[in-house]
Amino acid sequence: LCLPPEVGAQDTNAERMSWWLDAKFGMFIHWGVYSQAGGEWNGETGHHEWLQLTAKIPLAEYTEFASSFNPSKFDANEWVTIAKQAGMKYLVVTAKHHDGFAMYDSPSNDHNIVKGTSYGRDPLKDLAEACHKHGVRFCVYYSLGRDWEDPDVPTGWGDRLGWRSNLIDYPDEESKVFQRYFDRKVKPQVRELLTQYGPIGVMWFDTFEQIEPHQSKELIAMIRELQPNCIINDRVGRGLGDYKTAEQEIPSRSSNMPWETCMTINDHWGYNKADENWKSAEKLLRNMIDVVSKGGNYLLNVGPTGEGVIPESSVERLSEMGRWLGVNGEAIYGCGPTPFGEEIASFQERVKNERGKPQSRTGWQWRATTKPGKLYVHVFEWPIGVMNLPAIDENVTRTYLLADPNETALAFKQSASGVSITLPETPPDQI
Ligand code: H79
Repeated sequence: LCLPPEVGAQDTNAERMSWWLDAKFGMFIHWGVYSQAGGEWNGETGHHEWLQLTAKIPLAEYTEFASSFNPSKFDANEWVTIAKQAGMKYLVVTAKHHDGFAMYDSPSNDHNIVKGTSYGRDPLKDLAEACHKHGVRFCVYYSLGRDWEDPDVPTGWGDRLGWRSNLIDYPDEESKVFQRYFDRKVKPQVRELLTQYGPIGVMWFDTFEQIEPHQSKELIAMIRELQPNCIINDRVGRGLGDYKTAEQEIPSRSSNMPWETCMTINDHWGYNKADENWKSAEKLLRNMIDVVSKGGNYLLNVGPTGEGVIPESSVERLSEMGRWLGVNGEAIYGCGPTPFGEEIASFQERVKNERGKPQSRTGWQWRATTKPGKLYVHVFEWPIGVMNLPAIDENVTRTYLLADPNETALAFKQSASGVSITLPETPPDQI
């Protein structure tokens, strides 16, 4: 088999992808000078990492606002420890979001945390070090197609929402040349990220509407040259990159391509002090299992405060997930997708109705993951007595509960129509 020597041809490089495919669970961190507003501006509380645009703040005023950023409670070791104890294997931090403000020491552009804030330090350096120390892969997010500091990036959503970053400082939309921004800011900054922090696990790009195919390819070539093992998500543009990104959604079926769902724990990426709509630890675990059963990775977000603190509600849920993974991680890390494909439609179970009478229903009751010689069944709705699974080709030799330290054998029956397993009355590790 002879593949054309295109950049895209390397995109399934098994060696580069193997740690990431095994990792399954990572921490996304949205942190920027916007975090200090906690979503509030002029009495409005619905803002977030898009603050500059949604509150229609001129660049000069935003730059002034940035100068007071001083995360006195930021502790990289603490963040990485939270990720590690949650069972997360990699961490993706916003090096530059759409506001164009670099949250790291960027010699090529002064709109950055070292030059532009009273804090004056590079938190990514601390985070990278802490990650390397704790064995968590350090990865960075970089906003490619939006930058509200650079005069050559089309305003895009700003236009639609009635805002242009700064009509005085900025030339007309028509005279903007994306290539100038690409040469002046993107390339130097991506180079900085790949040379200042040791190994980068993933270059996680966001928003690529403006990018030309030759620009995506040039970026990929540069990353491959500087760090051949760095993984690139598909938002580098034009269908290139190593894996597909899904945002705030879980696909209905598995895919042959590597993929990742990124998701918030409440309803915002960046810190919003008014948002208390936290998903439960149980919901988050089900989402993670659902994703892994379809062959994907789960990148779960935290939005630290302007002081540098990860909200307690996030920490609590993450530590619950970590506790569960401590017992059941074997059924997540390094696992392949379900062999069945259609758990949702094919499964019928008997449950008790409100009056305590058994009844049959179909639903989102379980998911399966696999390893050579093993099938892991994640049961969300504990059936009464017997768990029925569709037919599988392999001979079942033993069934037991992962949460049972003695791995006591459960009775099972295998036939051409399926496998039924007799379960104890109550689940061993309900959360
Ligand atoms: O970084 C997070 C988001 O800020 C970013 N990607 C994730 C990982 C993102 N960029 N674009 N989008 C998400 C989709 C655009 C959503 C919008 Fe809106 C809805 C733009 C305008 C309406 C949200 C609400 C932002 C402004 C108002």
